Amino acid sequence: MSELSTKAENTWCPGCGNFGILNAFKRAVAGLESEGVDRGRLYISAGIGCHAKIFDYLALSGLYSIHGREIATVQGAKLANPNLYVVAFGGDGDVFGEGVSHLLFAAKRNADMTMIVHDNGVYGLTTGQYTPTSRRGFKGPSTPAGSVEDPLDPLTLMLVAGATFVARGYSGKVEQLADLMAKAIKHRGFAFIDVLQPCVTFNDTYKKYNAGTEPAAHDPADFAAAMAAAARRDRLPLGVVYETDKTAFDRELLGEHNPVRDSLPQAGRLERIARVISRS
Ligand SMILES: Cc1ncc(C[n+]2csc(CCOP(=O)(O)OP(=O)(O)O)c2C)c(N)n1
Ligand code: SF4
Ligand SMILES: [Mg+2]
Repeated sequence: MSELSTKAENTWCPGCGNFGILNAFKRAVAGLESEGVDRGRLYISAGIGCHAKIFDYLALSGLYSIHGREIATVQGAKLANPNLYVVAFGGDGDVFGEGVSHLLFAAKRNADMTMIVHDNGVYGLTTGQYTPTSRRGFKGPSTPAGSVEDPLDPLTLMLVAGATFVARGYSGKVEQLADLMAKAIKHRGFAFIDVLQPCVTFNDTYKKYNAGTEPAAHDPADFAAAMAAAARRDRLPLGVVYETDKTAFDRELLGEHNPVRDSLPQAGRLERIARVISRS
């Protein structure tokens, strides 16, 4: 597991919930490897923000993307090479703000990818502005008198958009989060994990989440029960909220064709192009 680390200096604030997410992901990868999943088949991407530094701290292949576009980036990688397990790390501003249309369409088309949201309810890297998941009344540089908006509900949004695996984790519960990550990566289709992530500098929610979360206790195959669990505000359920089987986008689009396995040498490609041109 240790060789998953890189030499990059870690610049997260001491106590940041991102450390729990990084540790959980390393555990998830170690668990997958023990089940025979080759690390070389993992492909990661990240947006822009404190969350995205996780890309620098993991010795895995991938592409460091731009704000909200990690979702499109991993979908492209998956279509080019369906043998990959692709994982996107995003922030709440990143995914529910800048990248929200990518998110909705990835869920709608059941793209085979894992979306891990570091949901700290704040634009952390740019020093504390409110995001789509900030609570009403949240005070920051852009809302000095307190936000007058209600927060968006990520789980309900994903259930309605068609996600086939929806979960909530907490960076303070690393083992459970690692388990959710491994399940999400193995799920064939769009897997979404909203990770409650305290930002100790601009939105410290440790006390709130330590006291206000509990394990989900409903049947995750039951959509109505999942919607009811997602709507809960008294205590927040942690775990798999919904899971179902549905053919993934790459399979629908490519069928049996595998662009890597079936790739032709250059001469073969040129010949095929010449044939198509001569027919037109
Ligand atoms: C298109 C675009 N808009 C705005 C920015 C500026 N920007 C960089 S990081 C950031 C905040 C990221 O917040 P979030 O996605 O919640 O991640 P966090 O830092 O909280 O992990 C913003 C607004 C940008 N880089 N690109
Ligand atoms: S600003 Fe917040 S999210 Fe960013 S590293 Fe510091 S504690 Fe973590
Ligand atoms: Mg954020």
